[in-house]
Amino acid sequence: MTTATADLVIVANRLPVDEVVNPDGSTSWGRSPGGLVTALEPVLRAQHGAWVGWPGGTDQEIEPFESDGLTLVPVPLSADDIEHFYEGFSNGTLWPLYHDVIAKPLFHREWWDAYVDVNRRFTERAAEVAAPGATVWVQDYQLQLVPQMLRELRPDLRIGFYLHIPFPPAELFAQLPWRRQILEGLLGADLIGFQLPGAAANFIRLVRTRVGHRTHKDTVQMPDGRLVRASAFPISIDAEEFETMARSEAVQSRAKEIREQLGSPKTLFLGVDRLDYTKGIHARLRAYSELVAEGHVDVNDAVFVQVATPSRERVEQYRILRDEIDRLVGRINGDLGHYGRPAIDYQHASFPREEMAALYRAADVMVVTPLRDGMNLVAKEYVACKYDDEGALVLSEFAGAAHELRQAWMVNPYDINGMKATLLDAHRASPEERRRRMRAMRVQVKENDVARWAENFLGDLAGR
Ligand code: GDG
Repeated sequence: MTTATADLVIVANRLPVDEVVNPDGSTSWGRSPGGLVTALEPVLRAQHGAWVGWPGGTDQEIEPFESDGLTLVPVPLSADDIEHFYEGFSNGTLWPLYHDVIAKPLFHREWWDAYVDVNRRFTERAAEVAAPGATVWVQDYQLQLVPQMLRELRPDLRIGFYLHIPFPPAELFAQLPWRRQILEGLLGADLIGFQLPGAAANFIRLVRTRVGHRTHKDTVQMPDGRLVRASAFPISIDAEEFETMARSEAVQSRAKEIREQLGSPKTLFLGVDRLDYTKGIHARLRAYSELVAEGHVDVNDAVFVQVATPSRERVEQYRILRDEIDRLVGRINGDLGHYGRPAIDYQHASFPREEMAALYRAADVMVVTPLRDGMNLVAKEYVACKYDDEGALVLSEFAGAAHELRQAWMVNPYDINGMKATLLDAHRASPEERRRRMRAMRVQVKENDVARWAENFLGDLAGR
């Protein structure tokens, strides 16, 4: 049993730690790096913070523990929970539904039951650790029922919710058999944060038409008199940390080495994504390969490095995608590559952060072309690493980041010819043109970092 002492509680699907096996066979917890932890760490420390989340693995019954001054409260998941709640309802129903139905969302009643059940367990743990009158900040699509469940258990709490992925238009959301429960789940919060104003507007419209509450601009009038606000808080990165890493001796020499290992091409194109069907990897590689096939780009002086980080490998749509990309890359390189000069250098792997920074440093043209993306942090990380203002960013209009990084070379990721033309524009742009655009984007990324994002959200929540 935990004691209710935390003044700020983060509730997220994952704890910010991974279990590591030591050389002697014992295990310990290592901090998993990520913008969210970095941003929240100082506030969590200052406010006796706790973090409630799944520790990874199956059926791990672990008591709450301290890690670097944070109280971590594990919520164990069984193999069934992982299959039905995580891979099922979260990643087989909500993820595709919220991303424009790019893949077909599957609606299974037993997945929904597991979602309700797991959301309740997260809620109970949060209710146990939160001090009287504490603030609880719930993260993301896996936990949309927690705000309402928590309010029922603990009406004394101030509750915030943040959605990291898009919130779909009403016409798509309406497909969900449990649409009303999800809307009511979210309405348990005092403040609901989205990446973009359009997502907040979609939510408000749905609440009005499907739940029947009165709304005024970004505010919902609840029958019990509460006012719930839904607003945009575009997330960001720890820009300074990335820049410092990029400036380090080790990363600079690794960036040089990467280019040498690739045969010192004149132009290095780069894509970095979780291997996910929302990221538009297929169309992007096709566009690039056509430029090579048509002679606009020469494999002797250019290469496209595509890093695809393994993701959700037990979900069928992800396995299909992996096979498709494998086949496409094989065909492109078979048709267009020369000895030691592939058109595409494809890495299905996960790398340390320093290696990511070195790749960003090494890349001349960063290609970020998701079909739909809540924000896309990769685009911002690339900009943060380009402290010399070199480099070009090609960015999808359908990434949340497009609303802030307006000087990128914008593309419609469904328009292959348009993408080809824009890739060439970015490739051939003058150094002055690239610098002008990069400078403007760097101002934006440095001013609006993840610390400011957390401050804005928590500041607004405190004022409610
Ligand atoms: C969701 C939303 C929203 C990738 N490969 C490696 C690696 N990464 C890191 C990147 C970046 C992060 O993972 C990916 O973040 P994105 O924002 O690009 O995309 P999602 O994972 O889909 O994130 C998204 C985000 O939530 C935050 O709200 O922006 O729209 O979909 O930081 O650098 N990191 C390391 N090795 C890899 O191989 N170390």
